[in-house]
Amino acid sequence: MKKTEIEKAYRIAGEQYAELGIDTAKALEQLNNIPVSLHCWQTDDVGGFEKPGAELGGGGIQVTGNFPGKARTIEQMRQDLDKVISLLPGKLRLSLHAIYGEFGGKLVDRDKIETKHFQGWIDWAKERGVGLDFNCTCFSHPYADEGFTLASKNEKIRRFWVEHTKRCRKIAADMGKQLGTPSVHNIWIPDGSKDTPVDRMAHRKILKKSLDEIFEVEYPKKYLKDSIESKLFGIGSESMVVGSHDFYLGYAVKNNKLITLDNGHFHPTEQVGDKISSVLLYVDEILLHLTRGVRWDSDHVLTLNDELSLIAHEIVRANALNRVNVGLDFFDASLNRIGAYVIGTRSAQIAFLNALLEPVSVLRDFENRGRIFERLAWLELMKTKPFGAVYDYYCMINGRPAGLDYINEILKYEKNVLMKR
Ligand code: RNT
Ligand code: ZN
Repeated sequence: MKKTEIEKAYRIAGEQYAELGIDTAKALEQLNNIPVSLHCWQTDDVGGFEKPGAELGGGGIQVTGNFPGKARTIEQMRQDLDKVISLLPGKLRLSLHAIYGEFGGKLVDRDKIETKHFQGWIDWAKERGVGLDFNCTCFSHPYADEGFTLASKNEKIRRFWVEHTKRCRKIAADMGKQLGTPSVHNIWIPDGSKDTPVDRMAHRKILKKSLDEIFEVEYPKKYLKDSIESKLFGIGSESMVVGSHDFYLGYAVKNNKLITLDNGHFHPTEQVGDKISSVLLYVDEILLHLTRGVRWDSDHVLTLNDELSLIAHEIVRANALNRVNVGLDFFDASLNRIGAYVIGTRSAQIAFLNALLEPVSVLRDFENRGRIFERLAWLELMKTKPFGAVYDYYCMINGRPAGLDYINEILKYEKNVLMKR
């Protein structure tokens, strides 16, 4: 896009928003303070680097598609992430899973991992001014094959995963300490049953006990924030997931933990946007796993749909941006993976920008006076306002391609790098 055209469109957009009492420059400033945590696992379909050719296995999550060019080494993954970062405006973080360490070609089992295996990532992040978040990996492992990890009745297996997760928290705290920005450590486990269990309570008691053990060691909040993530069901855990929303919400409230809201993990008619104002009354902070659920899949590339829009609006309306950690969680191997990141991250940023451009005090005033018709009319009007022009301008002032200009950049990368792998 031409610079002069972007500026012209931004000026006109600015005038339109100003008429409604909105300052576009201020909205962009606020947008700039919302870091988005890129999930590393879209680069390689959740394979990890524990052994060559590692693939996502078990745990009720699946990646489908075989678009060429998936990252097969840490170097390739970093190269891809650098490309992604070069196409995105705004502050970014990186969320790593425990299977992405530098294990030097040796098999280091999950109950043996240490910060040294992630020092390369910490240095990488430091050079780029990017914060790191972390996740224990309680799937794709022989000890996850029976379908239970932290909630396993097999004490040997349970202990193994407790040890793994404890180590992951330590690694995350070290990341936070070295980088000067707290690392969010997220626990998600696949534990559940395909068919009707008769002793749900037994598994939930075990999970509670495991979490209590895992959280025994305390780390300063300026280094580590602990979050726990629920799920409604997974492939192979249709009848019961041990770590349900009720389970983790209760645990988080009682134990002062963050709750992870993955919007692919609820019934399709439930709205995560609606949950935010409830959850934030009882927990200090939340972690978002932004994604797009499609039928039974919870991990399609994020797009600007009503669900995402409501999430962003509710956060801004609740004045809760400083209590929300924005993370992404989708993986699709059927399209260019760099493209998937750029589309998804931009959708998240555009959703927040649009929310920041809402004349919320006017809307609240209508609501307080019971003027539902006017409120609806304004809400509908806002959907037609030129927030795209404001986002293009944001890309431009950050030296990033505006509009569709990133497509060519990605096609060049596809031809010169991805197709040669
Ligand atoms: C799985 C959870 C979890 C994973 C990642 C890879 O259903 O959403 O967050 O997607 O940890
Ligand atoms: Zn998730």
